[in-house]
Amino acid sequence: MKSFKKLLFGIVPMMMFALLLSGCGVEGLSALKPMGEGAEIQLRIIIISLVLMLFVLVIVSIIYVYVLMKFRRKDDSIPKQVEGSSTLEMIWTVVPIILLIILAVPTITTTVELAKAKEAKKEEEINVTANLYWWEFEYPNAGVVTGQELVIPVGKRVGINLTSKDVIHSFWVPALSGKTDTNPGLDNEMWLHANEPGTFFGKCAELCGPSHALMDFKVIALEQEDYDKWLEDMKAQQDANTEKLVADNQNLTTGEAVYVESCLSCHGGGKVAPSLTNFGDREKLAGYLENNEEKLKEWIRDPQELKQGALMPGFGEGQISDEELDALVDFLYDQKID
Ligand code: HEC
Ligand SMILES: [Cu+2]
Repeated sequence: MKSFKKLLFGIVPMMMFALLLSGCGVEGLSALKPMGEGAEIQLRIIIISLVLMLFVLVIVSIIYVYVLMKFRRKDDSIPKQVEGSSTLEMIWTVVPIILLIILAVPTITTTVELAKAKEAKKEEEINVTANLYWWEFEYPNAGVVTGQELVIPVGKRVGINLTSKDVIHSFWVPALSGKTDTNPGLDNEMWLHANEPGTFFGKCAELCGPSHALMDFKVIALEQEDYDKWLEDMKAQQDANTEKLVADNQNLTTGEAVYVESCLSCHGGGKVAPSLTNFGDREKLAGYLENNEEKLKEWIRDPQELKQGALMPGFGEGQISDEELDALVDFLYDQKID
């Protein structure tokens, strides 16, 4: 009796709490509130399998309780012994087969549908590279590279190539689609589709190191014309920076000079560190921090303090003075395209 009470007071509140939490899906971060085709067809499978399981659970429970009540031990006599019933055996063989077919057909058609990345790539193609602890997005047709924020056009399937530069990560935008692993030396592919313009949250879904949980990114869906304009502006800004900061780095402001001296080697063309071409537009710093001046200064002074294991060295006052840091921060926030 005691253990029953314990069970009641221990497990029941926990179950209710879990039920309560399950209502907490954030808009733009929940597979249960799909906002694109991929997540919609995946939710359909979740619902079909849940309904099937509930159906089995209810039927089996009813039979179980019925048998318990009906065949209770009434006296000490041994009941009539029966063995083998072809009717029953037929039922419990055929019913599960039917249930499995009901589950298999939509699962297979969905898998085939989700695998149509080649087709999507003909329209629009983006290369995603996962890095310890940031994401790089490359638009090969436009020659644009960006980091942390993946911009896509709405209303069409965008083909995505996925790889990793270091360890295994996993690319996951719950409101748009399921997870796909990114493996070093291997290309995976998928497509992303958003129904409407908006911002959707993405996560790394494969434990990859101490800052795995901070490896957040965003997918920003824009109307086609806004998307085209964004790409064009990014390209122009990128080219202007290359010309000014790389090719002819004369007559630079203090901020630009510090950047060229200390930061450009890594941040210049992506690959080693996130491109900062549109850093001033980013909502978050390093994928997860509020993007403001104070945090940015803290970041430049000591990145590992904010993101354990981050592969960027800190710059103390010996390397960048307080005045230089002010100028550098101004320069970084000027890096925007709208
Ligand atoms: C050795 C290469 C390296 C150097 C040099 C370097 N960084 Fe970084 N930086 C990185 C890496 C790697 C990241 C990504 C860290 C992460 O998010 O895990 C990063 C991230 C950042 C971010 C966040 C980017 C974003 O998209 O939110 C900023 C801002 C930044 N660095 C500024 C600077 C500045 C300013 C300098 C020069 C004073 C500098 N970095 C020098 C490697 C470098
Ligand atoms: Cu990761």
